[in-house]
Amino acid sequence: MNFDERLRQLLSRHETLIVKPNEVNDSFYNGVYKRYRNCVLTRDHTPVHWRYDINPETNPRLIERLGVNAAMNAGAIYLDGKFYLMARMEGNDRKSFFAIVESQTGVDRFHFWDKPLLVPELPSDGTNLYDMRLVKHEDGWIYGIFCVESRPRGVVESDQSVAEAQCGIIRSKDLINWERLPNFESPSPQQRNVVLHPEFVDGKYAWYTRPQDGFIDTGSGGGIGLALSDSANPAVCGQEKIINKRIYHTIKEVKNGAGAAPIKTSRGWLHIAHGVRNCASGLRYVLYVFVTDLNDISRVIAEPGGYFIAPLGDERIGDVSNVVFSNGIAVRDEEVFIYYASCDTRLHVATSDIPTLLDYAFNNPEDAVRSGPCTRQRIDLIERNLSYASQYGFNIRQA
Ligand code: M1P
Repeated sequence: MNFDERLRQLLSRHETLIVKPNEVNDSFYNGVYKRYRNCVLTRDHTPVHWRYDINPETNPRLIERLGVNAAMNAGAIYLDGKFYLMARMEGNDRKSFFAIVESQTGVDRFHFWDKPLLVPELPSDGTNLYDMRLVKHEDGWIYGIFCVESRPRGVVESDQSVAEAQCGIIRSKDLINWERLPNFESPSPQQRNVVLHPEFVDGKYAWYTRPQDGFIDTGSGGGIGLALSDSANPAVCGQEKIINKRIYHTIKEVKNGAGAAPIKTSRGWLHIAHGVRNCASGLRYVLYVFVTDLNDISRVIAEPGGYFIAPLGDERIGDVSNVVFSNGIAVRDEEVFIYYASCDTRLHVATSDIPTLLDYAFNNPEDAVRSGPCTRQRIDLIERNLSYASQYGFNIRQA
């Protein structure tokens, strides 16, 4: 195949992928959300001209010059009839960059804006920027909250893995022009998974935080925190109150973190967060749900036990296996589009609606903490079902 033929093939394969319709994967059912057959974004969705030099003079072998390794953890927003994601694209060089994609449907045919977003730099900026949360705040701005990772000063040369996470902030009115604000400041030495609450609380900006002592280990950081700041520019917050703790022998034993900004519902603020446990095959990341009080956003009023979304089938394998992670949710009327990445590799969507998510949040049982009470929950369910089945003539197989 000559240069032109190969290039045409790359372009046409890419086009076929980008316009491919998605459909519900009906081999999965749990009554709460739908999964889809195809990913909404993978590295192969990256435009060809973002990866290849397509000029035969400078690239006669049509070599991929700037490969893309992954398309994952995306911030999301539904605005004026369209779904926008700000995806974390990871180059083969391991540096992440942000790309905006848009779709009419929210589940397929996401197409890339012209170029990646060049985040305005601070004088001494991080090595890696990732995991954007897009939040439309009642102050009129759309905020982008992301992680800024750097190598701390003074670390010995022989250790090239020590890192520090802080929270960066940009804001825009149109998703096109972005203003960089000073990094978020909190009493915690490091921060990741910071999310802005969409409304003022007592006239202040409210931030979900994740205080952590180290880059990976949260250490004394007990879970998802809440802190207030007088301004977003600069955002300097006071004491963080832990509102959703890590708990022994649960899906959030090692750490947890806020996902997208919570969704306001008639019964409370609905959060979809991530929880992490450790096991012989490493850290396992899943998503879970909790709801906080409309009048006191630090008070959790519902939290079903266990996970909401866990990696399933092929989702379990990737660069960082056994991980699902979400930092983007889009809401269109009552419909909820949950964008979740698997294994820091590719991006999926799950869809649900607010009444169903509230039913799940308030009516699925809480974690009963110990095996005995958890077994009791299940026996109660079985007994109620046997009684219902015999009353209404459903044949349930029993030993
Ligand atoms: O690799 C899994 C996830 O790890 C981090 O999440 P956390 O801060 O809770 O450990 C993030 O870096 C995230 O990007 C990544 O998906």
